[in-house]
Amino acid sequence: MKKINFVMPLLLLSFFTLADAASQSENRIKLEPVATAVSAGSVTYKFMLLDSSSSKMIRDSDLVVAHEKKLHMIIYDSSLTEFQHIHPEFDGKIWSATAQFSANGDYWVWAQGELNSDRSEFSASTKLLVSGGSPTKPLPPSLADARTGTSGLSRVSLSSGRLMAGKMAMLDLTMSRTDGTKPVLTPYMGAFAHIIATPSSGDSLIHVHPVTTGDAKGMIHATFPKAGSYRLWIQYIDAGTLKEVPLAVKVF
Ligand SMILES: [Cu+2]
Repeated sequence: MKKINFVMPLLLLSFFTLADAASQSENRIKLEPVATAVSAGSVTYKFMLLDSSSSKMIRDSDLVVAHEKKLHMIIYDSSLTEFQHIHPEFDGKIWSATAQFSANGDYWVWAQGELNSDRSEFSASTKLLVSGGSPTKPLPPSLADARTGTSGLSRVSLSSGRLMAGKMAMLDLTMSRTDGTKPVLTPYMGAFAHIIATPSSGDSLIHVHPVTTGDAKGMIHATFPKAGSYRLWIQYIDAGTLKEVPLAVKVF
């Protein structure tokens, strides 16, 4: 009798540990900023990355190069109007990157990388409070559906398929120019384009790369986790210039 009483809880315990493993690994790497509030302007943002499973700090030697860099940092404000994709450097003690913060309020800061040890990818986030800048924009952001957007003469369009929460969506991405000339596309950070998406709450991040389907076209595979409006930023290079086009889609 005693033996059975011991075995049963152990079996249950290991079963639940396995089931939870996937969700826990998403939060394994923590972004620990030196400061959680800054004055508006150009800021050298300093932080550490902590592996909470081993309590070890992540150094540059712990990461593999992915899309030409060891660490990618995505920053946007809560109104989802400002966007930066930068690349922090490790100086032997701390990670840092220079970023611009112009509006008051909370900014989302994400660090994305891939661990050398087990090749797992991570996205770690934190918030940064900015003051002394331009007035806070109304929240939550109103994201009107915009599947076409421009930056200078460069234009990006997404196909019109209906997007369903939790279901893999396939969207065509088409690059063109508003003056009818052909875009001259070259890879940006090892990809035809980078698509970064976040829901209006800003609290999750999708970062995908389209598969080139030829002649200024690509296909995006993405799963939007919940219903609602999402901001998308499309980054790509046309005629040697980095373009950054904000779009918005509704997910049902
Ligand atoms: Cu990317």
